[in-house]
Amino acid sequence: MTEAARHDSPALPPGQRRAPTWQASHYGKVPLISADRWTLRVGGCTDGGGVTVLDHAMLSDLPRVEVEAGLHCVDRRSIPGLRWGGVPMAEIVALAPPEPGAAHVLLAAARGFSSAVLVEDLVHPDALLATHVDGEPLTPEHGWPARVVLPHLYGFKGPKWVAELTYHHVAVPGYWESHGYHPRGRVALEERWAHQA
Ligand SMILES: Nc1nc2c(c(=O)[nH]1)N[C@H]1C(S)=C(S)[C@@H](COP(=O)(O)O)O[C@H]1N2
Ligand SMILES: [Mo]
Repeated sequence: MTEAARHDSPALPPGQRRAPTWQASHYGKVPLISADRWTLRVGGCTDGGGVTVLDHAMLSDLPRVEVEAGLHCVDRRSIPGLRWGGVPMAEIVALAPPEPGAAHVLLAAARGFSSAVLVEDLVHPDALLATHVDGEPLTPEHGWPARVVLPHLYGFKGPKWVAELTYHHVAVPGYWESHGYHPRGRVALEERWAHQA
């Protein structure tokens, strides 16, 4: 989407303002990971107890979709109208499902960073394991080879350089959840802070 078109895009979610540019934001150094070295390990309380390891070749065999959605940081900066491309997270969950009652997930990135989400939010129709944005492969600073994009949740719920998905029966706080941020993080409800939960 062009800059001009972004300015015409619909209203931002409550309490958000448009960021002047899309500046990558994360802590730590940007890991440089080639697609052929990337894997996503799905484990924890899986149905049957096994571990599934996905690689980029397996990803390319799964159905791909594009989802137009903004990126909303809990610090109030929003980048509206991004066109994400990737595999629906629901496909990944279907490939390696949780055991009954394991409703919580910890998503972890290569070299630190993690986020806590619900399985329910991972199988949301807009939730992606994204490899592309605006028709181009993600740049390393924006998460190549793969990042989790959960457009209805604040940005901190979606790790860039995602490496692990672990199912749990109870909520396990990730990085921002253990620093006072909301366990669920729905943008439309302005679930920003832990004390709101
Ligand atoms: N691995 C990793 N993923 C991360 C983060 C991080 O620090 N490390 N920050 C999150 C936060 S708070 C936001 S708002 C978005 C920012 O994505 P961007 O840098 O592509 O704009 O990435 C999320 N994913
Ligand atoms: Mo953020």
